[in-house]
Amino acid sequence: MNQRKVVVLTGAGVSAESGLKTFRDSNGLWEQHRVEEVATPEAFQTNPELVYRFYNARRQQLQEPDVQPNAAHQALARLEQHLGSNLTLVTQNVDDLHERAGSQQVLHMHGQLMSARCVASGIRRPFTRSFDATTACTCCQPANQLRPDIVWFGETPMFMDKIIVAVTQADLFIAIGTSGQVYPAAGFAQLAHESGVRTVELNLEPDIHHPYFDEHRQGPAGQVVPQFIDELIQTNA
Ligand code: BV8
Repeated sequence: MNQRKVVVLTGAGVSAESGLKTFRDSNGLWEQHRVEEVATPEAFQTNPELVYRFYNARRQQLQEPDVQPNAAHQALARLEQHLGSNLTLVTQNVDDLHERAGSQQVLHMHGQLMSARCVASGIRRPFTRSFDATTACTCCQPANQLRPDIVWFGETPMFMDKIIVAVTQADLFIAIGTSGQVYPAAGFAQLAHESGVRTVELNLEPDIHHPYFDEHRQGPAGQVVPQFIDELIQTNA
């Protein structure tokens, strides 16, 4: 029996129960700056210390012992075990909780906290410590600076071609813990719907403002996601 092709898009809500703030929790503020003002190339040019500090703080928080994957991350890793390459897991999150739960194929369309990128070569490498303008890359002679390996507002998200193909060819699109405020990720549900793909939204809040979802399940991801995934696996996805 051929398995269904499933695309999952996760947002900050899937990591909320792991202790990582969502963007809406702090109503989009960090150190009294709007995230949209800190997470931009312009901010990195004009106030690099602030931007390095923003990402260093989040990278350190991610490595605190009480920040662990939750049942939602674990259920998605089970789904990958079941579906293999028939699952495309896209995340807007820059944390590594999907990987730490066991997911092996994760498309981080907005980059990753736990790596750094050379500003000159674009080469990225794993990075767990804090870094700043004085931290030298190891790929250039003379060395250049490192930047957070993050897609900022105004920058092009990653894996877009692969994501668009997966969304338009899926049988099922599931959006988990995302407010649908940031594009192009926010447009994936409409693209799926218009491609005849069944769309489901799993979110703490009721049907917020998403006309393109066929089904909504309300509740914390740590409860709603395992329930939904186990049903999906039982019906042989
Ligand atoms: C692009 C990395 C072109 C950073 C992020 C004007 C000027 C300039 C740009 C624009 C503009 N107008 C529009 C744009 C485009 C812009 C945009 O959308 N801006 C918004 C503010 C209007 N987008 C871009 O610039 C993107 N690039 O457009 O390039 C392009 C386009 C197409 C193709 C090629 C090129 C780049 C956007 C990427 C920005 N980087 N992240 C960092 O992390 O520091 S975005 C960042 O914010 C996150 O990654 C995430 O994507 C977003 C926050 O969204 P969510 O994840 O949904 O989180 P949020 O807090 O909003 O919601 C949480 C949800 O969880 C809620 O629904 C809540 O109910 C729920 N929840 C809470 N707890 C739980 C829960 N659910 C379940 N269980 C729980 N326990």
